[in-house]
Amino acid sequence: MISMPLVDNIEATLKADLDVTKMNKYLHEYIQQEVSLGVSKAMAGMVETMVENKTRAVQTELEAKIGDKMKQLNQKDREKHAFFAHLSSNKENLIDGTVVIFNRAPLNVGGGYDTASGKFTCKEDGLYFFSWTTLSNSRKDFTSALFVNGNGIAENIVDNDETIDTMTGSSSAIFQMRKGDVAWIGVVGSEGTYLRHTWVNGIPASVFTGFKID
Ligand SMILES: [Ca+2]
Repeated sequence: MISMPLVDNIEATLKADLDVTKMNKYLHEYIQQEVSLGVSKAMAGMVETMVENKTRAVQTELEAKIGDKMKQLNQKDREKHAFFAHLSSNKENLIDGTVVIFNRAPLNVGGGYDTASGKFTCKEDGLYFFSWTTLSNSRKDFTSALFVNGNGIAENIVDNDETIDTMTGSSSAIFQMRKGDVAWIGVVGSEGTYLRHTWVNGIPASVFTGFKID
């Protein structure tokens, strides 16, 4: 039972019966509605913030990844390995196992080839292609092989001792190299008799070349 005094001039008292049970129920529903509205507003704000943060994180990560990839690509460009070497003079009677020193290298990208030792040192793991050509002399032989760390990989036999002509022989190989592996051309057998550096005009005829495929 609730009594409410009205304005003075009416001089009356309004009496009303209110079902408090019902009012409690409506009040309860109203509060629930307000609370859920407030919660959903707050949740929406939170979700928005979360999405924003995540987006920013993904963007930062993506930018870092792209940056790394660009660096790798630039690095790959810098890390090319290729050489082309030849002789500056003829060589005679080289014994078995002698390293053939191609002492001129007009091309030595990556600096793996050493004109003093005649050896190529691998600076980066990968597949490498090697090729070499030797020019012997009239009635002379020149027999050689590609060695990697002392193991014979491929031979190149110019057996010309019974003809008066001058001849070249070539051989090539692909080898899986690891950083620090060393490749060179060495004399095999007892027929490293004669190696010409040119046939005419000083154009290199005996050459050693190699490059990284991948
Ligand atoms: Ca022969």
